Amino acid sequence: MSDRRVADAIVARLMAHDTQRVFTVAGESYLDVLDALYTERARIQVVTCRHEAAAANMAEASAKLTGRPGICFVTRGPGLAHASIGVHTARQDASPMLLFVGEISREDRFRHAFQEVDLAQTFGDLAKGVLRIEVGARAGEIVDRAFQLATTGRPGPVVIGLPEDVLGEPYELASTATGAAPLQTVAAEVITAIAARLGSAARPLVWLGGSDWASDDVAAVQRFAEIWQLPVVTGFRRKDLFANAHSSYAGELGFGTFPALIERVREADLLLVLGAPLGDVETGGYQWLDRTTTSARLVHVHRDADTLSAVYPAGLAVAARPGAVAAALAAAAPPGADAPPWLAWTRAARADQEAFMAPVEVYGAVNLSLVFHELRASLGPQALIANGAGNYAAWLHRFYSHDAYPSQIAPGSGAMGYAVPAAIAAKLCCPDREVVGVAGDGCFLMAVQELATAAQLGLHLVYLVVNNGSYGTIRMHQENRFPGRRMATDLANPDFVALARAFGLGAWRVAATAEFAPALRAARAHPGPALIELVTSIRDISPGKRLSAD
Ligand SMILES: Cc1ncc(C[n+]2csc(CCOP(=O)(O)OP(=O)(O)O)c2C)c(N)n1
Ligand SMILES: [Mg+2]
Repeated sequence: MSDRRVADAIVARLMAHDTQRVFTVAGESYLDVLDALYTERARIQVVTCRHEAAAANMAEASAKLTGRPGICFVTRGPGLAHASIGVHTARQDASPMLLFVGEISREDRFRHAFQEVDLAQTFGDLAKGVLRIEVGARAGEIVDRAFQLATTGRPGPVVIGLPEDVLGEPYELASTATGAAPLQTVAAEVITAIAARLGSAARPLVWLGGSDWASDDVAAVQRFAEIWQLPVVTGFRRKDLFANAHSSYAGELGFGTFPALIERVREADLLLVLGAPLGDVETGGYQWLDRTTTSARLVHVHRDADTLSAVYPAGLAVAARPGAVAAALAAAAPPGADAPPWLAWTRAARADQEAFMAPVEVYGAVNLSLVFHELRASLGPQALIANGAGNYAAWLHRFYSHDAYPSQIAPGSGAMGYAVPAAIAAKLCCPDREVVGVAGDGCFLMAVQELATAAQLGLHLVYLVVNNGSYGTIRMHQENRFPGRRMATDLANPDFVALARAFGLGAWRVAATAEFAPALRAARAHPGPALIELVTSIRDISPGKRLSAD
């Protein structure tokens, strides 16, 4: 069947690229696309959101889970301005994503027309690329190009402008074929060279990160680490790249990394970095590595050649899929029969990490270290955990053990307001997995309207809201730099339980640690979305620090 309009061609191309669902806030600028989606409603799910920030976050989160571009449709001006936070996260986290924006008609351009925005200027820095369907006949080509740009090299967000007047033009669909994914092979000499460097190391460290991972790759890394008995660390908010309970797991590099691990990064004589971009947060603000000395000890593997040696010169830089390299290394022979020379180093790293995950004492009645241990024990390894930004997440990341991939959906960009939409995307992408979204009181209220989306879709998921009555993270920084002079961080909150119930959720309040397990049981048994408010003390400002006053 040939398509009728450009809008139909766009939707046909989405289907050719195996798109299961799109996230939207409707706009009059792209009515033809909505109409084309109506035609295909049995094949593409259209998720109606309440805010474009959430729609874009959902698209980004679904990319994190599926490895395929998340798709979002928004209107021009206000719609794209709202959606920009999801584009930012996709750029920072190297998540493939397509943001389609309904635009003004071509004939009105440069008149400062109603809601007119120049996409290329606006998204020049935020997006990986900005395209526009300027000529209707090229709609299919432009959508294909957007998919290609979003998924190759360092993946990222691509914005596609859809001038309103082009969408209704007639379109003859020529082909439904898509290009093959680029073939990427790892030469045997490269594996030999990496193995040789590993073989002559005394204190090697495997460092995982980035977005370029499938389940098979994660399994290959685990095999490799087991055979070589290496310590493995994961980058910021990528804890699920390696089973946290495994005897090789040595911790997360990011905010709140414990000092012994930072020391270990400094002392390692071989850093085998697989997929991590060696960005700001995972290098401690570029402090944990010294760029003048990395070349002697850095082996950097990343699919995108541009990323290699970008900040830290690598002695061996390999442009390849990290999972393919790990699989090949798992098949290569480690030095020594069963005990490599670094075995004591690996065991010491593991012992430090185990000590770090042990519960801590708190001031308040709800101990988040015990809550997140309980959460993991109750859910088992397969649950999907989403969170946003805030100190509550430091508790989650430290005390929740990720032992399956994927199981963590979190913004490396540090965006608040992520957990609520990301949990919705997770449940839609993986309906058979349990999903828990964890948010602080501040973070949660940036996306609270999406409880309506969860309720409308009847999703079975649980939200945990950590209520400390504060933008706690910023309060912590204030107490460090300007003690006793807190400003703009106290929060007067609504009744979260009543609020959740108003949206149609089941809701429970937990004011003491022992109340959490029964509340979690009740929330998980609830047929629709549910919420648990955890009332914590602001004095328990972070897992490692107590404030002396409220
Ligand atoms: C969208 C956005 N706005 C502002 C910030 C700066 N910021 C980082 S954490 C934080 C406070 C988070 O508060 P809450 O969710 O209550 O978590 P808490 O730190 O109290 O545990 C703020 C304002 C941010 N990271 N993202
Ligand atoms: Mg808070």
